[in-house]
Amino acid sequence: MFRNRSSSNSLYLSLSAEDSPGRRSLWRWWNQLSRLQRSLIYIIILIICITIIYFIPNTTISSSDSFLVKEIPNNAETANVQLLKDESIVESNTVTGQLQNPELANQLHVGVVNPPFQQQQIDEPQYLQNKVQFNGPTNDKQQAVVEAFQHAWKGYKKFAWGHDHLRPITGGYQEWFSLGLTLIDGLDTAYIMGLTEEYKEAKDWVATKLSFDVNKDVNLFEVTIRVLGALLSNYHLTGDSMFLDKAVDLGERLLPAFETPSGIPYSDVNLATRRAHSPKWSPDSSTSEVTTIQLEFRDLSRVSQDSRFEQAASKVSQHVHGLEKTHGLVPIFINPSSGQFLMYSTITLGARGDSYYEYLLKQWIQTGKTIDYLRDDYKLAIEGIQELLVKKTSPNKLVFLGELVSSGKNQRELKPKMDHLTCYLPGTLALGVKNGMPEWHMKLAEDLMNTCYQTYAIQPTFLAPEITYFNMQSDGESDMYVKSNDAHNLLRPEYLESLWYLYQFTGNTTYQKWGWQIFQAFEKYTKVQNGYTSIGSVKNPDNTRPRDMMESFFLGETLKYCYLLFSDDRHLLDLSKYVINSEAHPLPIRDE
Ligand code: DMJ
Repeated sequence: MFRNRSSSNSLYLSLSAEDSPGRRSLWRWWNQLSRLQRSLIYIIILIICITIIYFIPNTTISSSDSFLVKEIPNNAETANVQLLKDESIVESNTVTGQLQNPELANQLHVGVVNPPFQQQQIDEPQYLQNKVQFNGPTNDKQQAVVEAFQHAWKGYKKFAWGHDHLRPITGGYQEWFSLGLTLIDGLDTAYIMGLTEEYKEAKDWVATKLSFDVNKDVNLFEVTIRVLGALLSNYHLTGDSMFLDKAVDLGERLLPAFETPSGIPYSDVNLATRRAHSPKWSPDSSTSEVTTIQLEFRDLSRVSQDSRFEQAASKVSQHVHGLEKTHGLVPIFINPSSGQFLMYSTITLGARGDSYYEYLLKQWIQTGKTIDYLRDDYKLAIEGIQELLVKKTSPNKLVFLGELVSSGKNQRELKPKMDHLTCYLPGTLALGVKNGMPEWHMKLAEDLMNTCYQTYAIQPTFLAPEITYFNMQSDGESDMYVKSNDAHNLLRPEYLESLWYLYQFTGNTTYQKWGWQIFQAFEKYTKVQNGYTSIGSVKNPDNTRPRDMMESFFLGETLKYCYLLFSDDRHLLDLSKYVINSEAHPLPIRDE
């Protein structure tokens, strides 16, 4: 019997043929061992494991797979990390984490820590070689933006982690699509700011918790620009294939939206059942929505090698290209069954029209300027804007863009009203000029920059309202006015976006100063204990009527553009390599 044997003998005997599991069950054999015998077996197994781990070469090193984290001293004090893409400055003791993308790690040769690092040739696809290195904030203003991001992130993490939007006053959350919107939208901002801790925790959530099996209707456009765009940009920034897998899964679930008689997609799709339909309130889709998904779907096809995504989205652009327009300008509604615009619906550079024009230019740039009709439609549209929408205020002759709204007699008339959304246009115009569009576009851009600035500056909060009306009557006293119902501010990014483009291309530091004034106004009037909140009125600094809502684009766009705008390096995000989607997620430019 085992119990009567000495420990060393019994161990030997227990492994002998006589007592082998072949003659009795392993379990019974194990139970008959004394506690000492079992302990000895445990120790032997442990020693074997340690020996194996020690002698197997270490080939599994990567943190976020393509970016390596190195602690460095930093003038800005709190930003003490540097994201490194350059192997030559990687030190062996700075590399941590687990391999999640072996292929990429191989390409980057980041695995060899001991013996000492040797520089090796990187053999990776061209677009992955273009990765940007971000070193964290380099001045006080950038540092202030990073602190704003961290403040918002902390509140989101505490009260809304994994949910769509933070309610920063009551300490709760709001669910829209149930996709963790704020976390996903803010992810590449954290990366660009060099916030490795925030980045890692959010990336882990995406890897382990994000599921698209949500039995809920989502808006095709919103999910495309916010979620698909973010997944793709994070894939390009880090090379982590987890992001690509998620993007493909999402893309597959969105595709049914395009199954319509005309190919113009429905606005809504259920990600779980994959059934798509028009919005409940109308049979039509919004023109800007169906034409602001192409950058993302094309990029998805490029990286997944699955052409279905680009085909479906490009077909929409081609179809809209073939429709009759008003001097290149489009009505804001289009019908998925007939494929026709809703006759005499509004023409605007604001809500439901805005990003149609943005994506004409950006698609052309994304494809290496190879698709002529996109360039031609864009040029014609800007001429149409100049011809039909550009107006001047009285008394100060501020340039603004009006809207053409139905007058009820199969005609349209001009309404001197501009959404804050329209303030993205100067940035797009400047991007166009940089890419060869006519020089006079820049003059229009600068004029609109000034007017948009005034929409902020004339308010006692120094924050712009959602909608501004303009005075065109010669006897009026003030150039602009705001109706009570339009006086809210949702923490929107459009003007800061344009400031960044204009500063990037001109180097004029006035744009930075304007951006700083606006950032400070956000700090003063929208910062609350657990984040930043939309407000109901920009007109009354004593009663801003906080709305208890922080939209995902505040982290995805607003703070990202602030951070880029205040950078000492004007080209921190290189616009000769990246095109920025409508939600501020960078995607690579590639020739077809
Ligand atoms: C964002 O979701 C995008 O910028 C979109 O194109 C327009 N609206 C919001 C921000 O205001």
